[in-house]
Amino acid sequence: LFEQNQAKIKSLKDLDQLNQTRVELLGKKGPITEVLRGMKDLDANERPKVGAFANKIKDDLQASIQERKHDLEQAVINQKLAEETLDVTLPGDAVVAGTPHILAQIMDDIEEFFIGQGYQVIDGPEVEEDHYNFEMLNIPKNHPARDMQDTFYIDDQLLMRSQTSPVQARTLEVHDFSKGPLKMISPGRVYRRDTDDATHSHQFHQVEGLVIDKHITMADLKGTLLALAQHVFGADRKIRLRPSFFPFTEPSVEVDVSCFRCNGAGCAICKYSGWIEVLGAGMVHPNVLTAAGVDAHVYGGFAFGLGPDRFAMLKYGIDDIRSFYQGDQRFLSQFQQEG
Ligand code: FA5
Repeated sequence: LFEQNQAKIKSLKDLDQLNQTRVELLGKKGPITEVLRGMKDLDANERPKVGAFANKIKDDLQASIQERKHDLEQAVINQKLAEETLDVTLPGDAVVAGTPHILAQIMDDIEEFFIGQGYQVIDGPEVEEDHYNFEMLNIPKNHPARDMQDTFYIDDQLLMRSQTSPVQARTLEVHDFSKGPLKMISPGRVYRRDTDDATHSHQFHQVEGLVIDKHITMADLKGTLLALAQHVFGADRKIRLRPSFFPFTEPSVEVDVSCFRCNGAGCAICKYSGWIEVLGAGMVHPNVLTAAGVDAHVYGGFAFGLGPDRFAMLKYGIDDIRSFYQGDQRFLSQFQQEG
């Protein structure tokens, strides 16, 4: 029985068949159990011999089933390992790393410049009160200067801010001058009912700046803006101040940066003049200080509002502002952040 079945056990090819054979040979209805059960009919002196013999066969069969089981399990594991072999020398799939939006990069750069000069960064709401967007900035109701910025109104009190200048008014109201001068910037989104074209978007960005102390002059403003332009665009950039008008500054200027992407006067971004306008600025109007409860006889300073969209266009030679807002990966992925 043993020899006959040992060959069979060795030839079995899978664990199910092996289990079935185990039940057939060693189970309740198997030949060994039958022999052991029949022992009660044997002579008392025969019983130990037959019992020992039957048990030996049982043990041997069990051992060879166990051995086969081990071999079959090992074969399953070996097959799995062979199928799952990993070739570590194959080239990997490149992981495409994301990068901050080009406008976020330029705004970070501008923020870093001002933080390095001791400015604090202050946030303001995008849904703003008419009171802060206009009234506190020396633009009363029905003032013609309201037309300078065509505004999205939510109701007669609330609007989508058309400039970052309301953050000036909010900050002036709460700043404690007994603790020191005020130097702040406020970056963020602004909204205007402008018709979109290559250099105008109905939603764009501004970075507001405000410095108030006892002896601030126009020369401080010019020096600050020149240092900024050279930080962002390179040491050989020039700036040009043109007289302008804003109700909240007096005198007011518009500031142009010299073009460098297009041989002086030769390109559309620079309106064929060799200069591009990037910001508005001026010395803070005494009415703005007074409205915020600051003594305009003692304190004064400068403010500016710059357009990072225009900064990015100039820096990277982008000829259409709408590219920033269309989410086209082919455009955006050109601006991988360094480092
Ligand atoms: C203002 O918004 C003033 N609040 C700036 C200011 C602040 C003046 C503090 C004085 C003191 P202006 O409307 O010119 O000014 O806009 C400022 C800058 O925002 C512009 O120089 C330009 O760079 C950018 N800008 C204006 N309109 C758009 C637009 N539709 N799309 C993209 N950029 C724009």
